[in-house]
Amino acid sequence: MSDAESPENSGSYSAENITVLEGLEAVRKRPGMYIGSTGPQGLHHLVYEVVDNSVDEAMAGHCSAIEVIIHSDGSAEVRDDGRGIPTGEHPQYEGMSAAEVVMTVLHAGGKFGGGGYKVSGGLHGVGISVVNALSEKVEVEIDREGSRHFMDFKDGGNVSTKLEVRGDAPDGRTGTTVRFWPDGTIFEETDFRAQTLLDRFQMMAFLNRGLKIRFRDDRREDPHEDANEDGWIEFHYEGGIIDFVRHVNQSKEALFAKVGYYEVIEEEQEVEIAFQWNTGFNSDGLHSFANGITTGGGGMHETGFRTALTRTLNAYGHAKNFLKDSESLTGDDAREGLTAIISVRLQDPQFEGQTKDKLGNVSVRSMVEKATNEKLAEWLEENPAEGKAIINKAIAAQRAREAARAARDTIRNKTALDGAGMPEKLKDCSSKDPRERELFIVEGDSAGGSAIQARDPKTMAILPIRGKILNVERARLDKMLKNNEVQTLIQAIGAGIGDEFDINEIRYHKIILLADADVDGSHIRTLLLTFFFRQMRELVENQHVYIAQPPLYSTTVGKSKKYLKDDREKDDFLEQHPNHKKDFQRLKGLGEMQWQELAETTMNPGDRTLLQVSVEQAAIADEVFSTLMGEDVARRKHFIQTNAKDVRFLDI
Ligand code: 0RA
Repeated sequence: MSDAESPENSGSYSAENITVLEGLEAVRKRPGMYIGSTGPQGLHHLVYEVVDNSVDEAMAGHCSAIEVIIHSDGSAEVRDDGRGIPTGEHPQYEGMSAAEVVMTVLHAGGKFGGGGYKVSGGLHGVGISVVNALSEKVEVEIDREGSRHFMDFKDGGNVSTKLEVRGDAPDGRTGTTVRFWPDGTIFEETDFRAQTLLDRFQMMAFLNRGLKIRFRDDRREDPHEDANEDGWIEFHYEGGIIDFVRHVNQSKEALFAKVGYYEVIEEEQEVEIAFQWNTGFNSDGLHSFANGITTGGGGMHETGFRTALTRTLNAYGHAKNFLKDSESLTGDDAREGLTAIISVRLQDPQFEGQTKDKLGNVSVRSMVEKATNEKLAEWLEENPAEGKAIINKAIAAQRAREAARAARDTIRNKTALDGAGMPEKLKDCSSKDPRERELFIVEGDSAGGSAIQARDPKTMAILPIRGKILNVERARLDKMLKNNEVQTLIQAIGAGIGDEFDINEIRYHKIILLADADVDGSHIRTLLLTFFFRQMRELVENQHVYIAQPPLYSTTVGKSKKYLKDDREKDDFLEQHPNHKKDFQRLKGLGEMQWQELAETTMNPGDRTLLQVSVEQAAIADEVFSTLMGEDVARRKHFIQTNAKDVRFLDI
């Protein structure tokens, strides 16, 4: 492509070029429409969008490795060894290379020109041009047909250098490299969070068997603990979703060693499922995906699987006389302790619901249902010892469920009898509007006392809880409901528990965990988060759960005491006060603070910092919670020691 003939240089401006710029301008005007938000999630979507294009190349069989680098200048680079974006002139756009079209035309992606992909991921399917629109600079390098091509863009997709050849592609290599600098005038912040990216890449590697995804963070001075000597962290799973199930179950105790697997490939859609039961009591270990995208809201693939699972286990149990004719298992019984990954791929996925995370294609339901009816039945016949263990486990689940129902009725009656039904320990607030009401869950009675004095009684309620609440990962619902601290929590929040939890009934829109900044505090925080994640999932999903951040250090300036939130604030303070003696006290507990200080540093809305808890990748979070809460004490200890401050599922 010769520069002299390009429209910019000849001064003529074709109609197509104008449409192009209008398209990208629309993205810059309303970024939320294209990437969801301009917060951290939207920012990270830019990386996913580029990586998804490379994964599409991989799914089409042309790419085996993807490398992602966060550079020290904050830019992100995605490099693949695919065919390379086509470099010839585009048939419909005068004077533009196909690569320029891909980079500047909305929805152009890899789908034009007939040679498109059978199925394609892409969270919103918006295409790489959206990344261009929302970046202050983008550089593209394409190795294709023996040459290395280059072009770049500035200020939201304006061509800066048109596509040109810059020498030979090394060793006849093919592939695409896209490096972008997110636009600081569009995003609230432009700092990528490595763990958020890593969680996503690991999930993609599990879902695309054999694909290598490598990540390097050049902003770091000291290496990541999982990185090799060159700084790369690599995800690569030859077992695909079988490895995914092993990963989710690794800190759980498996009911049997095997991971079951089956797949069905039809003309226009396909499904693969991997599964294993563990000895735990959760019945939410089902994780589903469509075209490599999490479908947290479930949908047709999950419905088909659930129906067939329950039906198949009942049929098997009856045929083998493990179940009496009069007995039958419910879906919850069948799923207790089950970890399963369902991954479907289809041509035109319909993502429904408010959060667009529910698969609506009806044809998928019958495919998954039929596949499971046939293949799971076969698997049970071939694995009789496992089959028997699964049915016995489901029967035990059924008995416990009946006991839990009785315990729940007791709590409900108790609530009805105790006047307003609120636990004695709760110091409630006076506002009647749940949207402004906040519940502080405070560890220990003495800290609870200070918090009561420090609060704004109109909007802040205090619930002191003592010691360690029950470890919910290891207890069944019936046992859990007998625990006093658990009962108190359920009553205070007021929206039920488990299947009966109703988010519309919550009495507070902010549930704030207030515990010491030490290892014990971290443990109790994790117990509470696990409890919410397992028993009041919507509370976490709808981002009602927060973590208060009491300061880590104090020091004295003249006569007054100064609190510093963390090491960074301490360093900043030392920079501003170069002559300050280095006499910092490390605060051990909330109990050491005066109530006025607790108010000023940790509770007052104007002064405090709260971490909002969210769960982005439920399947990965599942493993994290199990690590934290499971039987494997050594793993947990290691995890808490290395992650005490940076709890991985926090999205900040
Ligand atoms: C359009 C058509 C083809 C490939 C691609 C785009 C493509 C895009 C990206 C983005 C990142 N990596 C990519 N790799 C490929 C088909 C190419 C052909 O038919 O040769």
